[in-house]
Amino acid sequence: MKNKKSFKSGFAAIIGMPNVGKSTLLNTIVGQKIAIISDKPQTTRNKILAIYSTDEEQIIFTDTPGIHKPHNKLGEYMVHVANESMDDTDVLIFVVDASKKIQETEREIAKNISKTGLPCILVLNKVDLMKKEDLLPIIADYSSMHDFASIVPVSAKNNDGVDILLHDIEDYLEEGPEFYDSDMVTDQPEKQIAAEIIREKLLWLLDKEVPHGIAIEITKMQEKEKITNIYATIYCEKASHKGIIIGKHGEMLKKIGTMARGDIEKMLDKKVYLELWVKVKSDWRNSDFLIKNFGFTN
Ligand code: GDP
Ligand code: MG
Ligand code: K
Repeated sequence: MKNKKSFKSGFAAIIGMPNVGKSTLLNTIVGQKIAIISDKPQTTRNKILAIYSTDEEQIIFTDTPGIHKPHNKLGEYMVHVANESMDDTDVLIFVVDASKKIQETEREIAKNISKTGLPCILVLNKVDLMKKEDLLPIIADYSSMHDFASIVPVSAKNNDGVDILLHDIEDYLEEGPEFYDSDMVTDQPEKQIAAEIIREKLLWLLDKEVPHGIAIEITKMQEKEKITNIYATIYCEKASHKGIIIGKHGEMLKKIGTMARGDIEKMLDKKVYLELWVKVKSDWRNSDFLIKNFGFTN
């Protein structure tokens, strides 16, 4: 962990209704790289969506679960969110689709932001779909609902105005630590952690019988609504190792799968179907493709 005096960091909580472009915006900011958070806390209240890291600063973008849903008592909910979910939040980022009519839920959110006591930057996204002059009435409308820290028109898709947004967020960062090692920021965090978990179970259950000559490739990861299907291949170097990994009547492989699945479910906070295959590939250590896939080159 760096602790340079000049280093600044902070938490930015993203709010906004579905389809306004929150994910696109985060992808644009962090360049498709999101954070590996392997030891996920019990609660998902501060779910980390993305981490933007440079040599001088780190912005941790968090999710505010449920805020986008229509809410009867939104005002109360915002207070609740401020108290419970946003202990660490330095700034709110409220993202809206400026090319569309302002939604009732968005009005409600805007009117209730002051209850959180947090500064809030309003992001008017998708400006590429509209004329500049049409922005002014929207800015006026939102300004009448809440005194926003700033209002930033952007096109997340075209990476337009995003630098201004980052600059505005910087005002709310504080001198502080790098909360997450920038090495933890990857483009395939879930795949890599899943592979790590499977490897860990293998090493643990097989002890020294199949020493180090194994590698895991996640061949497919399908996110369904209620379940994530994961297909993984365990590569080993010898046919005899394959036998040990599979075990009598497949019992060892079953055990590995059950234990790994449990941990992956905790990590993803979702039901998991895990299918494991074992293959002998004696020269996998020399294979660029596999090594890249296994994340050894991170
Ligand atoms: P989320 O539900 O808020 O995370 O929204 P997404 O990031 O998934 O985006 C929803 C849709 O809006 C996708 O089809 C995006 O490609 C599109 N979108 C996001 N940002 C922009 C933008 O700046 N301009 C345009 N034209 N489309 C965008
Ligand atoms: Mg999204
Ligand atoms: K937070």
